[in-house]
Amino acid sequence: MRIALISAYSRPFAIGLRYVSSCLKAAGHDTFMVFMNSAEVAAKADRPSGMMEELLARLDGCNLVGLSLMTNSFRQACAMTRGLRGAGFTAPIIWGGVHPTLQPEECLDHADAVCIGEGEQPMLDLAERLENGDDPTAIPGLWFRAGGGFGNSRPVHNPVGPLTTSLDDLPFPDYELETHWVAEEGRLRPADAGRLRGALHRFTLITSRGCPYQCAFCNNSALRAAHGDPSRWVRLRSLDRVLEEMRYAVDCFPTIREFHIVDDLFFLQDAAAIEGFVDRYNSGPALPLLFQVSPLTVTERKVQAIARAPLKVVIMGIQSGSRDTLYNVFARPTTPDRIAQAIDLLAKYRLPTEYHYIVNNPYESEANVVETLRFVASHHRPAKIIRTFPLMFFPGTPLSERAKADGLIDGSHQLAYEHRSTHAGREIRRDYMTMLMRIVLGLRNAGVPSRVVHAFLDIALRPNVRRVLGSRYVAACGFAAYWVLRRGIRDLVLQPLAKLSRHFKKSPRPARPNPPVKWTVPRKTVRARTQAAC
Ligand code: B12
Ligand code: SF4
Repeated sequence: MRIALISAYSRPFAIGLRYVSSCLKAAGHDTFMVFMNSAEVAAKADRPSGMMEELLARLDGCNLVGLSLMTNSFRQACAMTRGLRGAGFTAPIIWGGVHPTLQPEECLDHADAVCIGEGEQPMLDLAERLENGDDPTAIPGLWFRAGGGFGNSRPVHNPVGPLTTSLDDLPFPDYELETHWVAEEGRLRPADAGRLRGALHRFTLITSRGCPYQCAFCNNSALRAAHGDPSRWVRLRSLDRVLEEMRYAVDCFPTIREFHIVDDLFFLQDAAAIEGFVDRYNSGPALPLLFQVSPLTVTERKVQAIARAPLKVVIMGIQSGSRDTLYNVFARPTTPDRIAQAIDLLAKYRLPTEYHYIVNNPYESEANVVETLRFVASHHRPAKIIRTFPLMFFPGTPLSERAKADGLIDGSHQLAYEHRSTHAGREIRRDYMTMLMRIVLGLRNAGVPSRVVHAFLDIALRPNVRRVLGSRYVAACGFAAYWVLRRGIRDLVLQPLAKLSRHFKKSPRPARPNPPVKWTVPRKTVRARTQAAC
């Protein structure tokens, strides 16, 4: 069966959709992928353009279209679906990804079907049943709109299907470039390293699915609930299989310069597995690594082991330094002391770190914000990068439900639909406390001693000082000066220095086959469900 898979994300990574694609290919289906290369291109898909004409020509003969989205690409997915229907495209369109999993009703207003949760098995079943002319509407995990092209005259809401248990049995995500296209302004172009916006420079891969914690602001808690089987929610790939994927990737794509392990928490892998991984990684791909950890999973043995690998950056979500906020607002089972220990360990082994804090939290009392400021003053160690994120109420999360019940947000919190990237400067409320947070983080990052920063806070928190500095005019000027200074230092000092050091530094890449190997998804000759790779 011919199936098109479209990524509505603004950046062409879409690991989940790539997994769906390789499972379909492994089962013998003729699948191709289309990646939007920016939010703007996708948002204009309901208007006539050269890109849409070329896409429609390529969709000719397709029996099914799958579209992948998260909340901030919902509007783009709507535009894309409208654009296809407006141009007379009639084959069924199914949506999947984080947003359809958490907001299926909203998505079913636009798509013919939505996939709740993992998509490999439901898509295999759907393709097989459509191909055999069987009724597709009883497939676990799929919801169908009435009259949506699947033969059902009433809406069908099937319960979610079982989770993929053995991640090692899945084929690698699909990077067969000759079956991939990138939608640019005005054109649909063959995918290559240049058009994939860094996806083949910083190669993303995932070593686990699920997270054992249930932080109230995090989509993971909502996804876990949507999957219905919490006992099996966290699954790990073996790091041998991960290494196999890494080696294959560097053999296929000479452009790869670093690996980004995008797991929620890479340190869910146990210490012995990480030690073994580092030994083999250092004699294998040995490219700089980026990954995320939580203070809860940081242990000395893991940090010591990973410190032996080439590291680009280790990202840790701190979120707050207030015990009350951590426990009673974020439902995050960690204490400021535990976080401080994790910071100390990462510093002890000199890991390059990036720390994240959540600001603009309407549930956080000012006393709690001050606690976080004091925590930063006492414990923050210079990080490569520090980021502050405004609290975002993503649909379906426990905190979003609470905020809805409390009347803080309306039914659909529009900011979550607009939120584009980690650089959410536009969304950050410029209040006095947020400004102080940036200053205090900046001071500590620049190595200003803890007691000096505490003394600065003593003054800045005095009511009369606050009245002057916190006035709208001074705060706005303070923020403007901060951004100008930050940009200036970045563009005029840091970037030229980085360029210079790149110029002198030899690439750490080992020699590799020339010409490169071609990425292929192994095809099975038999299409039956039980014999497919998934
Ligand atoms: C990797 C990742 C990224 C990468 C790549 C994103 C991409 N476009 O591919 C980067 C770093 C770029 C990124 C950025 C952002 N991300 Co992000 N990211 C993730 C992360 C950690 C893993 C996603 C992943 O690959 N999962 C593994 C795969 C196997 O699962 P999956 O994607 O869900 O796919 C499965 C199913 O959903 C389904 N499926 C998916 N598509 C389809 C399509 C069809 C047709 C079908 C049938 C099924 C199907 O089948 C797949 C396989 O089983 C998740 C956290 C998480 N645990 O999901 C957050 C997550 C998706 N990101 C999130 C957010 C908010 C963002 C940002 C907006 C904010 C930010 N942090 O800056 C930006 C926006 C980027 C952009 N402009 O597109 C939220 C999304 C919340 C929401 N409600 O939308 C998540 C859930 C994080 C969280 N816990 O809050 N992200
Ligand atoms: S530890 Fe991280 S990924 Fe896990 S629920 Fe909390 S915020 Fe989400």
